[in-house]
Amino acid sequence: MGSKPARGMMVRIIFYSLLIAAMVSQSSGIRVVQEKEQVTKTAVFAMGSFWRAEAVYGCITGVVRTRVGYSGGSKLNPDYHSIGDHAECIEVEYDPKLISYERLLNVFWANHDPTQIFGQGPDVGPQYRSVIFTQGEEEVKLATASWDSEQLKLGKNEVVTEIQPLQAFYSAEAEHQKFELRQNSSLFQILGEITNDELIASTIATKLNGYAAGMCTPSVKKLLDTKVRPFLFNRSRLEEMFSS
Ligand code: MHO
Repeated sequence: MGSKPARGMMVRIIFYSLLIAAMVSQSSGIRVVQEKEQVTKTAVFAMGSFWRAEAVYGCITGVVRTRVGYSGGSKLNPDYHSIGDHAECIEVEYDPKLISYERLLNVFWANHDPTQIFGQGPDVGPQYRSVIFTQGEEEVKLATASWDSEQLKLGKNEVVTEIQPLQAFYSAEAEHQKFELRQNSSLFQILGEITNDELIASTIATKLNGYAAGMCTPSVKKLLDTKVRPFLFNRSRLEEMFSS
């Protein structure tokens, strides 16, 4: 015959097991939610005109948003017309699950001339110098390795790219953010009413900025063509609306 204390114990065991099960399922539920959240990282480069650099990175799959600014110098609060000793920079926010820092470095090397001292093409001056701004030891290691292989590839031509730890990054003025997109009024209008902060934070604007500059690879361009076309070529829809 089960004694009362034994039955009480059973009830307590069942109660606590259910409680623990509920807590575990709840905590694993929280974990699932966290797994779905996008964890992004940032990387900063200087590679000539930041208008162009922003367009180059905007097209890359895995890049979530971009922002242009000034870094690498000592002047406090620089701006475009008073940049001091800073370089024009691009801050790339990316999803490390979709793209690696090494791949971002490849994009960096492939999209400017790292042997040009203090300039890029027609843009002359130290604000256009080539720099990899690192954050942490891992980035230093990867940047140095990629620098070495670039030098090996270029042979006699000396790579002048600097690798330095990122200090302050000063965001550039609004008119320089998503500059290429701003030049293309029909594409820009797709976004409707948008504040400068929203524009900087917008992944769509980031992609459209590269697209507007014609910087995307053929496959990315094709994908964006299909997304953008319904918003641009809507004359037949308009005619339909006017005729009713
Ligand atoms: N050559 C460029 C430089 C732009 S930049 C963001 C231009 O003036 O069109 O420094």
